[in-house]
Amino acid sequence: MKKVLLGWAGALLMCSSLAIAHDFTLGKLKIDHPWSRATAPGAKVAGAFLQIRNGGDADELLRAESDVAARVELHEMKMADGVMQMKAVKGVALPAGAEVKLAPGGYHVMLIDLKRPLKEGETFPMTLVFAKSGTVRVDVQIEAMGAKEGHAGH
Ligand SMILES: [Cu+2]
Repeated sequence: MKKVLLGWAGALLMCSSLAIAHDFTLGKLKIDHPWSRATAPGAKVAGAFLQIRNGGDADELLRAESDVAARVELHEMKMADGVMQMKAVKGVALPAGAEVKLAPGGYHVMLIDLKRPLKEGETFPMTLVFAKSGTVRVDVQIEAMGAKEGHAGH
């Protein structure tokens, strides 16, 4: 009986993550689940997050582009002298074989001067530009306003 119950739970977990999981491939790069957060009316900025697995030689994420904002920058959040600081970076290094996470509290894509509010459940297109692998268009999924992680189950 216990086994049956566990089986059900597993199936349910798989279904729920399949429903929201999305990934994109560019050469040896795999981009996992680009996501952002819903914004309050009038909000001017938002962060976008994703995970990159590099199965090839060292590469670098140089920039991101999107129509939802007037400006798009790569940022890093870091503790400096006990204060959380955010600064623009020229790129995000992707060492060979590495898995690099753009996530709240670390590297992220900063959408500045949003042209429209981001609504939960919708997606928007974003283009990622890499030094060696070239360019890929991904869909960024807009999660709930308070979302901390893109995947509910991870
Ligand atoms: Cu930022």
